[in-house]
Amino acid sequence: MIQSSELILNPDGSVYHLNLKPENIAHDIIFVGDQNRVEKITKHFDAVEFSTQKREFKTQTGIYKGKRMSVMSTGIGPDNIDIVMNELDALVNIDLETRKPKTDLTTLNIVRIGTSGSLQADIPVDSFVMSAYAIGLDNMLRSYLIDTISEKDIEEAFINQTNWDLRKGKPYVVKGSETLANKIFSDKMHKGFTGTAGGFYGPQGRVLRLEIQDKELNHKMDNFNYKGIRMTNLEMETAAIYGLGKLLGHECLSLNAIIANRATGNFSDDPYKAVEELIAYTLNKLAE
Ligand code: R1P
Repeated sequence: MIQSSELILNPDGSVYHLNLKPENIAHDIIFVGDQNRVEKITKHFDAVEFSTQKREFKTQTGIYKGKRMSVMSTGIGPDNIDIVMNELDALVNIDLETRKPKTDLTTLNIVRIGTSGSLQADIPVDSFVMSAYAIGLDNMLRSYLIDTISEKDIEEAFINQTNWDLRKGKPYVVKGSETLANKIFSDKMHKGFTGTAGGFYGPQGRVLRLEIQDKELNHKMDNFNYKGIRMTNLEMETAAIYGLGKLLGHECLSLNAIIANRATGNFSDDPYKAVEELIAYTLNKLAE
């Protein structure tokens, strides 16, 4: 039995941060970072049956073209993903009454619709990237046993090619869901290798007033190449979603609208339009 200090439930029986009960979520779930993006998706739904919000975690569940889906905001960063993935998994794979893991496990389909900065001049602003792989430059996932799910060859190549300082922690590489990629990928998007950083400024090589540990990091990431796999973009959630998804047995795929190009210094004239287009594209693919 899992103690109440370890799996915290609210007085109404919902999970602590997400404020959700098992019946509130669909098994097809869209993640967004920004809570204001949730309704930009559910405005396309035929009906919304459930809404809740606690802190940055807003969830709406409804029907799109006959398919039940939930849309949830994760807020920013891998630390939030630890909360979201563990609590979502508890909703389907732990009996919240007996507080025991179930033996018959449920697989969730999780698709992130995010925003991101491109590392390559030929992946311009307003284009889309589907992350075939992601590399976590944060350390969150290293609290779990990840040897069976991480792609060690790519990790080693990245550490060597970027001369990564291991005092910052050891990067981890995880693959996205091929099942979801087969359903969603088309020539409207780039297939990518996404870097997930544990911060927005220094951890992504941005310099405002503070000197950073490796000034050449972004340049080294642009040039990274492992058997034709090059790094495409930087954001703050994908590797954490892929890692916890793999460990917990869920299918996860991350799609990003490129709103900044770090190689050329450009920022999208209309980032909301790119996100709207990615939303419409993804909803239609999921409903097919
Ligand atoms: C930073 O501005 C945030 O934007 C990106 C990053 O991953 C980070 O969460 O994604 P979202 O727009 O999905 O939040």
